[in-house]
Amino acid sequence: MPADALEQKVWKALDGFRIELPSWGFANTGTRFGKFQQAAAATTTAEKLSDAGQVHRFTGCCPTVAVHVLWDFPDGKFSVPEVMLMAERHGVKIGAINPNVFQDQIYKHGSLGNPDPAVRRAALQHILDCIEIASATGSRDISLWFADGSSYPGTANIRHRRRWFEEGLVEAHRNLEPNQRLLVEYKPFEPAFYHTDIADWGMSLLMARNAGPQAKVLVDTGHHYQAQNIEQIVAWLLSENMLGGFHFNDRRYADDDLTLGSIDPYQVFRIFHEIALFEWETGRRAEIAYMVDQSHNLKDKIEETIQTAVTAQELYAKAALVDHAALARHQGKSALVDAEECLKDAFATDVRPAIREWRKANGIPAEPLKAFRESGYQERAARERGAKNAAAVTSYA
Ligand code: PSV
Ligand code: MN
Repeated sequence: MPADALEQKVWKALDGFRIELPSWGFANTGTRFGKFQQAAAATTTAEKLSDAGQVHRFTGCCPTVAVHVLWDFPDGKFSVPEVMLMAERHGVKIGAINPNVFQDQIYKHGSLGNPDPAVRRAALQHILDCIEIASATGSRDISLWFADGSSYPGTANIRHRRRWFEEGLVEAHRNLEPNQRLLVEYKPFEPAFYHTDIADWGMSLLMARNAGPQAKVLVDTGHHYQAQNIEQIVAWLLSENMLGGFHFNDRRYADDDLTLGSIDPYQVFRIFHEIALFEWETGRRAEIAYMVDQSHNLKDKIEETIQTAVTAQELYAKAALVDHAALARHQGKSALVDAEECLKDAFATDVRPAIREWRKANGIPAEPLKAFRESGYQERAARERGAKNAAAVTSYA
């Protein structure tokens, strides 16, 4: 039983908050300049799912794992039951399915936006295969990110590529089951440095709307220009019923993929606040897939992921503390200081004691990071995987 009103609000928020982990966050990754091998990094899909299972075990809020199809399904569609079993064995489930239409050599000049119809067909076929995989795993969401674009002016017909994208996405949408969704992610640059085919939330919104009612926008917090007001984008997408999900990470410069809240926790709080306010005003829950998309190449991966999940819980809980009725009153009178203080009060509240109590009540260790460290899992993983990682062998089995 929550002890007081604050605890009650925090517990209620946490009861309804889940955040999905990326399988790729547990494997060795790097930058354009190199990759630092970690002895304990996951080298197989089974190990990634095992590591994700640890994060869920110690935080209680990460029951699903997003998978990247080429990286996680060794034999394509045929390995789906095997991968599902691995997930189950480690106490998690397969979440969003991420097609990979950026890695193969044929995608050098794009996927659904490629001028070559044969490449467009291959990309579409891969997305359709991923929809089938999602049906087999029972996943609701197929997360689409396209590396498509061009790096030099005049080298691509922007309008033709836009049309090819529309055609591909309409076809993908036609193949969805009624409970499935296409999430369309945007990114202003990288790997293309002149134009990206789906560069911002407006382009994603138009593409998703055109594709059909089960297509929504995916907001990756790292995929914005510096000064952009992300929570305003979130508020607009909520009003349009077009916000499908998030890829959370933090950044100082561009798509840095740093730990959530490590640079600007108030930004994440403001995003959660817009969602909480929307839900309070409308009396209905927004259908949002909260997901992590980070690159853990310096910190220990499981520890960084636990840190991420815990920070997400704290910021989500803080957002639940905003006094919405008071805020609405202050906004109505343009009482600027009072309105702003509603946010600042909530943000400044230490929610950690209430979260510790929530964990105890749910049979989760009060201090997830400490408990994980004491479990010895990291050392065991380093012993078992060290040789493989030293040899930089990555297999998909
Ligand atoms: C691209 O930068 C991205 O954000 C997409 O979501 C990919 O699926 C993910 O990173 C991993 O490459
Ligand atoms: Mn992303």
